[in-house]
Amino acid sequence: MKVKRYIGETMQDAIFKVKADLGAEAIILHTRKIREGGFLGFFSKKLIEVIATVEEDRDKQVTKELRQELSGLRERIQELTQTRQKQNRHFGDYPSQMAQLLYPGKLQDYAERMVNTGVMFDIINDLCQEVMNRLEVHQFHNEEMVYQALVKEIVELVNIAKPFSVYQSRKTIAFVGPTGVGKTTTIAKLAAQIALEGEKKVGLITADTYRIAAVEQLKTYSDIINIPLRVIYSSEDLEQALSDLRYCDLIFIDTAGRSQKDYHQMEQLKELLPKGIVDEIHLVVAMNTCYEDMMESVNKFGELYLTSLIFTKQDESSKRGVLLNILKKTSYQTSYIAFGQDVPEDIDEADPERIAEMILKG
Ligand SMILES: Nc1nc2c(ncn2[C@@H]2O[C@H](COP(=O)(O)OP(=O)(O)O)[C@@H](O)[C@H]2O)c(=O)[nH]1
Ligand SMILES: [Mg+2]
Repeated sequence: MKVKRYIGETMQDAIFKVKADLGAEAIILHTRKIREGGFLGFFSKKLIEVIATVEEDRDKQVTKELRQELSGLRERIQELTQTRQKQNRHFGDYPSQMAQLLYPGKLQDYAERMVNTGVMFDIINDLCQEVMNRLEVHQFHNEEMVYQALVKEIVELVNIAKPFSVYQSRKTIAFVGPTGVGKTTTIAKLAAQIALEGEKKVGLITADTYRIAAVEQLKTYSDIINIPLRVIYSSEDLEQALSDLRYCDLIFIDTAGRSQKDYHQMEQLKELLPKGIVDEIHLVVAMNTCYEDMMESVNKFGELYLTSLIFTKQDESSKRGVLLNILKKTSYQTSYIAFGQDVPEDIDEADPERIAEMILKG
């Protein structure tokens, strides 16, 4: 870079000289007033000094490259700021250290989606780490490959129970759970579907005698489906009813909604269902419940030797990741997922791929 000094009587004069010498592209680096000549500071002339330069071709090239790099950096900073703002929105509920975690490529999008679905952070992290181990770095940007890899991980993580329709031998199955989660409705849906298939004889027993309406609710369904219903009050009654219905391939036993917080209610349920009296006990939980409450139900009702979990009200849940959280943290298997009030259609056998889709697509 050439740097030169010009002196003019006025600023215009100095600039004129700069331009004449270095051309219109000249860059002014510095100007100042100076005095020249005279004696002891007297009679000296006031002048203007201009330091100017011009970019040579090589300098221009370097400047161009630097500018490009700078604008690239500016864009990157903008991108990062936006990502961070997005993360702060999504990870808002999580401790800040968790919000620091970034995943490469499309994994980041799916991690954010899982946060929105309510999947717990450590589960998201495990899933993403597994996928990062499994895929090549260049595949992280391939949406389909990342999606499929995550599906595979989620499928491996959930335990699915066999549906009742494929049971080979006679089974007696009790449904337990908190009040209003959909036990009776779920029994009606399953009984209707299986009875309508015509392969298996279905019988119903209800121990929910606390409210007349509860018995009537199941009676209405049993009349419509045209299957037998027995009403019981005790464990002895249950044995009798099971014996009466021994010609049925599947017997569903409805129980009264029990609060896991009520010790006496839980004890009554344990008395009704001593170990071994039925083949299976399925805990019904509603997906519009938060993780902590659901976990409390699972732990309390777990004292009854649960076989499997049934999730209801998927349609009313805004945080469907709760299902994955519970299955991962408890290692229980799941048998059915219900998603509406309509009997019999609003229920599906639990399917690992569909669960993965629900988790990843929201
Ligand atoms: N939205 C929705 N409502 C459901 C579902 N399952 C049951 N319900 C409703 O939840 C309410 C309580 O159901 P019920 O079977 O009586 O619950 P229970 O007390 O556990 O026997 C009823 O209004 C049902 O129609 C479901 O999957 N989705
Ligand atoms: Mg009920």
